[in-house]
Amino acid sequence: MIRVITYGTFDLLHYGHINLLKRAKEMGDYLIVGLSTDEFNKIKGKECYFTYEERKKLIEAIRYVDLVIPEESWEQKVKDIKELKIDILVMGDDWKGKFDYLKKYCKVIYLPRTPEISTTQIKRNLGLMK
Ligand code: C2G
Repeated sequence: MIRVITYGTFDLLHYGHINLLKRAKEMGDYLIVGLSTDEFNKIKGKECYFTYEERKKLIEAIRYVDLVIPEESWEQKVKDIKELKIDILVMGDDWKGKFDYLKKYCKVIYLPRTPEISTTQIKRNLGLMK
């Protein structure tokens, strides 16, 4: 049983997120998503449209996702990988290199982002952002 984990805010869920989650699941048998809490998003400097509970409901509804856990800090990944017996960490390649320190605990794979779509782009197009 290959256990995969990925982390993110996943606000205004879109097909770029789905592409990432689909490919992450294809890497193994069980996919865990560390979903950034509202408090952690503040630390990340991200304004969310949906609350953690609302985003959690959306992510849990995705067929590729087996478990959603809260992501409350940058530092929790090592503990998560150990406690959840993670084999692979998957992130979009906007994070390329940033999680290489975790290579001593599990495989770390960066996947190409889906071009042209982002939560920021959606907000801009809807006039919700400058
Ligand atoms: N993503 C993607 N293609 C897009 C947009 C996002 O592949 N067009 C990927 C990102 O690379 C990331 C995941 O979808 O792997 C979630 O994106 P965000 O919600 O923006 O996540 P982020 O704020 O980068 O949080 O500790 C890690 C952080 O919590 C990652």
